[in-house]
Amino acid sequence: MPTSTDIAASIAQLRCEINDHNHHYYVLDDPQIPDAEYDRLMQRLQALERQAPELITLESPTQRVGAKPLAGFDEVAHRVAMLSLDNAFNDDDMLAFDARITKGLEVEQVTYCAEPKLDGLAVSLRYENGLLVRAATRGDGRVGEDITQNVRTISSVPLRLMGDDFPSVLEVRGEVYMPRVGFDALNKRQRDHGGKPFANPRNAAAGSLRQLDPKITATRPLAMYCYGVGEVDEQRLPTSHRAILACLKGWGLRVSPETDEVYGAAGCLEYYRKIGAKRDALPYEIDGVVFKVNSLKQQQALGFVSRAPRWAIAHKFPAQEEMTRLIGIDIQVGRTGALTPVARLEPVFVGGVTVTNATLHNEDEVRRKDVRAGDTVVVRRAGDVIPEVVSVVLAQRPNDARAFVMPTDCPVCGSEVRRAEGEAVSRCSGGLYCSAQRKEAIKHFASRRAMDIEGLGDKLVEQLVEVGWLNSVADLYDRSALPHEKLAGMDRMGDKSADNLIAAIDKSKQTTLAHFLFSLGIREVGEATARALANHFGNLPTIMEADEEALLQVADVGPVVVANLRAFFHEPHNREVIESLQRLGVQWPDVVAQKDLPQPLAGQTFVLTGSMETMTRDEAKGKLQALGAKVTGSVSKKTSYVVVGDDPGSKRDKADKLGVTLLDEAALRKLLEEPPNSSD
Ligand code: 9MJ
Repeated sequence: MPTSTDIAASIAQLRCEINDHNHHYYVLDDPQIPDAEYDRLMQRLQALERQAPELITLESPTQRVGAKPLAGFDEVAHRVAMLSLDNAFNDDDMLAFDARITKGLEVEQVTYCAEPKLDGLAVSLRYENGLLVRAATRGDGRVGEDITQNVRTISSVPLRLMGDDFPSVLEVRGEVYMPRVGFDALNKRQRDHGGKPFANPRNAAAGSLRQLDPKITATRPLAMYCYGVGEVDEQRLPTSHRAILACLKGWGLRVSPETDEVYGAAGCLEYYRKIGAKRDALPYEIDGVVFKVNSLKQQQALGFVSRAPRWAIAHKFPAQEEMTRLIGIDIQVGRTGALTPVARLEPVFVGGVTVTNATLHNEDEVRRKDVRAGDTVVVRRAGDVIPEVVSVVLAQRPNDARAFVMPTDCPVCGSEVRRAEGEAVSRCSGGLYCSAQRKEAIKHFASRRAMDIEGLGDKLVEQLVEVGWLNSVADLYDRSALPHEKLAGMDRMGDKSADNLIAAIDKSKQTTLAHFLFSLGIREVGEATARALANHFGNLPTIMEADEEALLQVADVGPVVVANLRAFFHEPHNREVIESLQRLGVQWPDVVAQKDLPQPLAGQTFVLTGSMETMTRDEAKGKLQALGAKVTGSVSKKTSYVVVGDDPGSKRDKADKLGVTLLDEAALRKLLEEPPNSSD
């Protein structure tokens, strides 16, 4: 029977262990144990705390959620005001800021601490003797709301600081935000349960922190980065902002790894561009970068203006969302006949460019967002993604706003529009009779990754189809259908361009089976599938005649691709085009069909880890697959061999643990050169 001191010691030990794992997982992004093991530690702690409930304290990791719903939020006065930031909207604003600072400080160059500007909610955490006692919103900067219960549920906020050299009172300021992945998952959940999705991660974070029931907040994927301090009772903190952030990190608080030290205005602008280029790849939304004078002494010398410090500035990125009027909804017909509703917009500057069109995706999306011609809408353009209509500003809807109806006939060719059961996409049934589909099919055929016809741009294809000179991809190779003088006479063309284009068309005749298959634009047959089909069967006639069973043998080919392939090659028109192309000189070498090769490694599963000297991992994978082996990404009991190169990852350790045979590069080469039963 364990004594109560035993239980207390075990509880203390487990809490320590769990807090340490939390810190690695949520703060350092470097998990030390599998989730299942973490869950077991938590369960053990919960069991012990049930045995000795008198030992439960607020900072126990089991107590993040548990408090009862509130009737409302109490007010919290900030002893040290929570400041906001002045903004710079362009490089000139930024240069002016730096000029003010250097002049004010009478120095040549200033050292700044540079940080990404997270788009979330500013929050203050108060730690007393290392324990989180209060969390508050900024409010008006002087008085905020007590959201302690909700912030306690955020796993990246430590309930107890690490180490023992923290001030006895420490207020930490930072931003609570919702990572993109979590936001998408939350919105999916909201929709699946008939709820209203959030407009953006910032709203979702705000809505989650304003829940009166912390159990709801606990289900929301929130995180926090810390970027400063408020009240601190002992002046033992370092004398630069950056060094303070390093201390916060040491005490277990999360600080952005993008934080950096930069010098002068040039350093600031360079950091702004660097983070701007990374913006879309970051797992959370930012709306700019923040520069803070690094030296606290210099900060003090500069002081404040009203609510913002003179020593800091937010250099904003161009907004990614703006409002504009939706003039009408057009329908675009794509290569596969898909009808996409497209919003025609009054020009608006968003995400750094002027936008006049935005996708509305499909009929259901238009209905879900209830977008109508005449509405004022929120348009979003992030990075290189196609601009989209995010939502409607209902308060500004005019009385005569017209609801959208998906046409029943194709607006381009008049063929019937069909929408298959369970599909979101409506399609024109006209196939290549539809000039819109023809244009897109020809553009795809000529594109770089397909037949690679240089100089045959989208505009030229559109013109040639519109004047009726280009009716199928075969016409491209038929000089009687498309002679030099016709090409030379098109907009922005001439003798020289026509010569060059004809040379490029001739050059494209010599292709590969994989490129040719891809260029046909069969639905769901992308580059990788085209390559797999070419390698497996070796020649076109076999692919065209292959039955379902034979096609399903190809790696990654499933029933949908099989149905599309069979339907495509069954269509007489498609067979004729292929015949014409070959008659007009399009050709490729047949390859040796993998299916006919011996498969000495059939039934064996390989995992590759680390880098090799004489081949890339992709090459090794291709060679192994050619011999019939399966190559997978994770090691299990079923793995036959793990090939270990330089700097192998954790897969090697796992193989060791499971007793899977390891091969080095030399052994792999030997196996590839002399597969086991090739000499049998
Ligand atoms: C954000 N939002 O990321 C500040 N912020 O500093 C950073 N906000 C700030 N710093 C003083 N990185 C007031 C606000």
